[in-house]
Amino acid sequence: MITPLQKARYEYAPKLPGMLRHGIADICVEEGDYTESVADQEKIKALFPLTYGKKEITFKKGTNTADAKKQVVGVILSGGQAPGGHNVVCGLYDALKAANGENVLYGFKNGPSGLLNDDFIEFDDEYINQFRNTGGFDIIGSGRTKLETKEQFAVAAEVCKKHGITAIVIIGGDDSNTNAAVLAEYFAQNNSGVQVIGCPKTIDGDLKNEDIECSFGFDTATKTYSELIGNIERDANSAKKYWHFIKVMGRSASHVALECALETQPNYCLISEEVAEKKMSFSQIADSIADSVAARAANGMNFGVAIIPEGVVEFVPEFAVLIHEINELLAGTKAEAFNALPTWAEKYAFIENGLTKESMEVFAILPQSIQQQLFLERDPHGNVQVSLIESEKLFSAMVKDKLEARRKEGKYNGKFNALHHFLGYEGRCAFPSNFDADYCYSLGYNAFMLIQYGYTGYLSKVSNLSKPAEEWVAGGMPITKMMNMERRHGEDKPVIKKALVDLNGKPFRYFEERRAQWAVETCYTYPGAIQYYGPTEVCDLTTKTLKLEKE
Ligand code: FBP
Repeated sequence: MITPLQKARYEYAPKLPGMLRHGIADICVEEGDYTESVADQEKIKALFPLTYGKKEITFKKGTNTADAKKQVVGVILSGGQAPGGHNVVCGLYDALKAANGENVLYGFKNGPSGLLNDDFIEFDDEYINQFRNTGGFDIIGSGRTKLETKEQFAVAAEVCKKHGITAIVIIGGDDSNTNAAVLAEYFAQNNSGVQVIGCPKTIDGDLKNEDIECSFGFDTATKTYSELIGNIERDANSAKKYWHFIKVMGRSASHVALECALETQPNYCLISEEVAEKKMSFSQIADSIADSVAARAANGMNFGVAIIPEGVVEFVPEFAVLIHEINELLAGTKAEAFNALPTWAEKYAFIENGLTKESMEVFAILPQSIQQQLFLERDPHGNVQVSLIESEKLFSAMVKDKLEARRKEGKYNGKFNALHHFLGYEGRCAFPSNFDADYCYSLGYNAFMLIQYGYTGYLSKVSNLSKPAEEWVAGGMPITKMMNMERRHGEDKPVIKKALVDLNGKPFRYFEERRAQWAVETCYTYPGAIQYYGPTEVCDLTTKTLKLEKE
């Protein structure tokens, strides 16, 4: 069954940047300057001899001078779902077909493994039309297989040769696009004749830099979470009896948490990057939240909302040391000895014996459920699964302890009832906002233009995004420009630099200037649900982050 909104969204015509609206025959290329990687230029140049340092390019109105050869393109969705992925595929398909009805688009199934397994579908109008302007990645599925070894590249080259594929489009985050650049270089060195183009995806918002203003999906996901957080705030302000601890997705960076805070003005929002910068301990974090709870209680408000970014615990320096020690403590066969101990008390004694005094102090202040999680739920390599830690519960339990201590000292006399939420999967497959629908369609359309003009190792780039779509600028940027060398798994690797929240950037500074007031007063704002139809100022809003960054 197709819902009325779904049906209506099929009919929505995504807005292209003005320069791509003239028809394929009237789009030409303007080449800009040669580029350099953001750091480690010599090393990256040596690793990408054929694709390094190419020119930035922009499309504009003018006679299309590209070779009109038949194109057979394969597209891959890589990593976590992000709203708008379907529209990248639709934009790519429409541009391909508009250029030449004989052009073909294959979709490799379930992520990069589809390319290695030679598992794909061929798109046609009937199939593609069911996915226009809808959320999800179910058009072909996604996966987290990494395309990074020479052996995998050789298989990919074989599959491309077998089907006459001329280009691969990889829709993914920083890692997937890093791998796209390596694959492009491999294909170039082996004269395979296959181009590789990337598209910037991730709800986490951490694939951005001076060229890529935002990754797609961030807009819709944060609007979805902000709607829900606003609703919870209104409930809190109506019932006046709960403190809500809301964890929001974002594996590492806190862009999602910050954007939601800008949208909803909660009483508290942790920013992982600030925790790391100030080397905050668990105890200090819990104290700062408890300060807000106590100040509001003193004004008769025993309710509030705190936003916790998913990745925060890894940014707490003392916790990183603790995790390292636990991994060492249970390495190899020592895990068996630990698991054989029959009671938690005996296990606790084992832990006490094995950790340094400093780490034991950190361990001791964690709630027992979290302590047990650290030792019992471990990945196949025996490592602690940090992502499973319920940090919203961790912090609320620690705040409770802090408040009880203050009560004993006569410094707090309120009530503290905490409720917990985790907002993540709720937003990753939402119907894309008009912004994401337009942006993604443009990225896909633009990716085809890059292919047609023969570029490889480029990221599809659409910028000037805080302006109306008519004024967006379409073009491409060599992926190597975004790279630096980083230590990964004991080796120096060329990677796209991940964008963490900039503590000197305007979005964080805006938040920082206001948060003291939000912590004590009730300043909630209620963004409401994403609107798809109606006035532009309601339907085509970008994120506050983008607006502040571009002001
Ligand atoms: P990508 O970086 O692949 O876009 O995924 C981001 C993300 O949604 C994170 O916010 C979250 O931590 C993670 O994926 C969850 O992964 P999974 O879907 O494997 O549970």
